[in-house]
Amino acid sequence: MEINHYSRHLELDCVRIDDKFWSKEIELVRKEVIPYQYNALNDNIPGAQKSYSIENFIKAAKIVQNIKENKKVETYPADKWEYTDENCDENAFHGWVFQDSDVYKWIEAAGYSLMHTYDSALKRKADEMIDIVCNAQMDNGYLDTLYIINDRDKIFTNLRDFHELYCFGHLTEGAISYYKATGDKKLLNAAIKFADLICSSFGEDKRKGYPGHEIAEMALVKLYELTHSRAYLDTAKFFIEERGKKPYYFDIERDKITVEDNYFYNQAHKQPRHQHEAVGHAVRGVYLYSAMADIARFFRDDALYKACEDIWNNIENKKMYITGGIGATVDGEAFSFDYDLPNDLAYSETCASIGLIFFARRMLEIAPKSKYADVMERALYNTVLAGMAQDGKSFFYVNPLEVLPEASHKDSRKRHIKPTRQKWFSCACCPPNLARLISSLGEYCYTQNDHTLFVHLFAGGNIKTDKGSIHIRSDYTHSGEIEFDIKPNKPFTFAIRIPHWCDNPEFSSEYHEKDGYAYFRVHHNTVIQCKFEQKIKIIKCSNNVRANIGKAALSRGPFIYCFEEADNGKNLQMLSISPGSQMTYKDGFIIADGFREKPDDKLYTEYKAGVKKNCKIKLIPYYLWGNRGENEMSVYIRIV
Ligand code: FUB
Ligand code: ZN
Repeated sequence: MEINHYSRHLELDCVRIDDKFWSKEIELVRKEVIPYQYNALNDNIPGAQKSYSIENFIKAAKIVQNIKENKKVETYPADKWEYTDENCDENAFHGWVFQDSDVYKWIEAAGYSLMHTYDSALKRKADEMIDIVCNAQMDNGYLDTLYIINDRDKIFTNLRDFHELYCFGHLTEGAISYYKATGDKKLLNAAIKFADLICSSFGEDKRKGYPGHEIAEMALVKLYELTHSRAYLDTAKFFIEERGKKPYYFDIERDKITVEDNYFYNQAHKQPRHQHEAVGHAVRGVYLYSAMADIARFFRDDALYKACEDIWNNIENKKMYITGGIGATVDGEAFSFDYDLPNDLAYSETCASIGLIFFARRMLEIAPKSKYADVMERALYNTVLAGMAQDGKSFFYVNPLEVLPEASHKDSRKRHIKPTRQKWFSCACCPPNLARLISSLGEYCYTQNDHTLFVHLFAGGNIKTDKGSIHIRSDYTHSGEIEFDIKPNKPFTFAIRIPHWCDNPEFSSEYHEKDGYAYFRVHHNTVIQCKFEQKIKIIKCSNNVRANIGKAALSRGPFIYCFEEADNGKNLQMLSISPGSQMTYKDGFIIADGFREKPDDKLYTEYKAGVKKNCKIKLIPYYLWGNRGENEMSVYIRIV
């Protein structure tokens, strides 16, 4: 497969979002989510699960200091995933093995947010946080509080489970964001020092390991792009090439050979270039696939790209919820088998959809095909946004498509399905991931190569590139009308994605269409108007998905809708619509003419059609569900 037309995303300093829909979300992250998460990391939210993150860095800094002063330093076991007051010494590391990453993600989000809106109080807090982190770094560059606090001798001895390389990845992404936002190199230098230690520890003729939870690969590529230091790109490539080779490194490090078909969970069952299906832990998966796409682009590696394409198609066509959720099963937080997409048992972790967006953008950078951006939009406007409450103070980790609160409380198989958002989590990967994605949204809207600038997502605002400047007025989520006011520095090609859900796109200028994009040639100051008609659509799911037979979902524009008990009463399973149901849209809601069945008195009776009454059914965008207390919710509705 030929890879051509490489493009790169626009950096945040070229994009200013000023949009009716998105500015509200970005401001919510800046004003509520980031300060709230700062308190959570510092264990200052009454009634919320403890984080211990900052506490761990402070403990680690003391140890680093004691080592410098040749003072006696205790060791504690580094042998579990989660360290609690009950199972470890009070001076030992606390929380999950990857607890440090929450701090790094917070710093990353703070950096993006500062790029958008300068805020001296936020900068002060971030600087303090960075001092706390940097004080914990060992002289050789190592920085992971679990091992620094508990047992320095065990560093890099359990790559499969213990997340040092994962924390390094988040440290690096946080440091790059903060450096770009402020020019301050303190955290970046710490990340570089750790990166140098990693590059000198891993590789041919060195330790032949690779991360159990991927992300270091993506981060090393970013660090290479910033510093042009080749060792970072080569180590990222090494991690990708080495993964899945036999004998498995994960066996070597624990000195035992496991059964042949193991390591699907870590996507380490075979070398990435020979992988063609999305398997295992979903977040790990999409982080790996993103890095594979990075390496395929840098090294013009057709075989690796083919693997990315196959994996992409497998996700898009067989393993993705209509909401852009992925990783259907709680068992290993993982991709399930093809077409296994249960609504009421869905896992669909917020982080997994965020990772799918990372993967999508990297695939767009290789080949501008609208299918990638369509999925990016689906995940973003539905699952990702659903991850955060309207007040920015509570979050979903799991994103089900059907909820019955009684089942969540009484059925242990559904314990992961929370009917309301949580204030915080002991495993709090999703909220700060959400904050960093929303505050860096500008990096996902556009890509460009030498001759073409592509628009993938439609947020209003301004962009400036070497090609010229563009002012974008967007009413995308409401009327579907967008206007691009283009002032070119030189003639260039401008390409606008045609959303998959729009049957008759309208553009004010001549264009030609390719791979789902409308292409325009821009020579001089030009205004291009477009309209993507927002029809309410009844969406059928493939009958390969057993859960959705006889049901349909409603969408309008980029939003998937759902219906809740708060608007429609209990027993949502008794509601239905027909293919010809009258539907109206008003103020963000859909009102559908539907039916309500009368509850049956007996458990079993000879079949006859149920007695039903006409009724109005109110639907809201999925991302808004669960903002009015515990209640039933469903995306799919019976269609009769
Ligand atoms: O392992 C680190 C993070 O915790 C993963 O990305 C999430 O799925 C959660 O397991
Ligand atoms: Zn998560």
